[in-house]
Amino acid sequence: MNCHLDENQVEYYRTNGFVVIDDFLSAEELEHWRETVIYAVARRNGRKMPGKNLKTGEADGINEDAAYYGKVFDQLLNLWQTDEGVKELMLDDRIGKMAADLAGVEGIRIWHDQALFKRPWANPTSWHLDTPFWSFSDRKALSIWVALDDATLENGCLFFIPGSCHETTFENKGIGKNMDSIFEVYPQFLRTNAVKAPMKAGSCSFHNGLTIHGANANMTSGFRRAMTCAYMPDGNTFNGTANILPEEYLKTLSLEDPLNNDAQNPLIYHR
Ligand SMILES: O=C(O)CCC(=O)C(=O)O
Ligand SMILES: [Fe+2]
Repeated sequence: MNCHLDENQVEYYRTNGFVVIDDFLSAEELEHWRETVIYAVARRNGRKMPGKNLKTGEADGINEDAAYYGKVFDQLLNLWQTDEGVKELMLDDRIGKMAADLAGVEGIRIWHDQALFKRPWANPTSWHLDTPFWSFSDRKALSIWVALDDATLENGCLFFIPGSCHETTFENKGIGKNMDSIFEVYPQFLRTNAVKAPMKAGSCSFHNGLTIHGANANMTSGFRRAMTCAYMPDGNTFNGTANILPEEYLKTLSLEDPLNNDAQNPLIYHR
């Protein structure tokens, strides 16, 4: 695993709110990630996340049009909680250190992992922010996105609005049918050139959860599969948003309680 970050990469991330790391996984590691994730996804039988009876493509109360959203990607969350192989991949402290170094924080917890598989002919992923969906509010929260297939302009690679994380707030738009809704909230970026992030399988990107980002439709007959993980800097507190927290745990939480439950949000790295 190419887990070394040089100063230029950290600087690039801090300036632009994302960074692409080529050849993150070796060929053998990629094969292992692919097999592990595909197996874990298959075992879910479409069930989106542990603790909720929701299937991919069903309304989740966040994205308005379930039928449309279900064709953006198959989204399976917290595979680390239901599959030992994925758990081993996701709890890797080398990745935790990369996330902590980029964010410039002391410790990193998993918020949630998610497999995001664009099927052949999938809808685009409209421009959006991530962090406003989550149950804590931290301008440094971020995600890794690992390409399990080559992600190309044709099959739905990611795009970023560079530097947007420095100006966005926690106002968001869902991943809906209109690509451009987020620009109603942040019109200052209407004329910004997006940066494309095609990646070879095994490469990855990190992006700040407040960087405006999206992805193309899949214009091909093949899959565009990615494994991702969202990270919460250690020390965050509950902001009242349920997001993916299980009912049982939510019942125990009051506003501003620390989110430090290792069974839900494991600390994968601390300095
Ligand atoms: O894979 C995609 O199409 C979108 C990914 C994304 O929005 C994310 O990882 O935050
Ligand atoms: Fe996102």
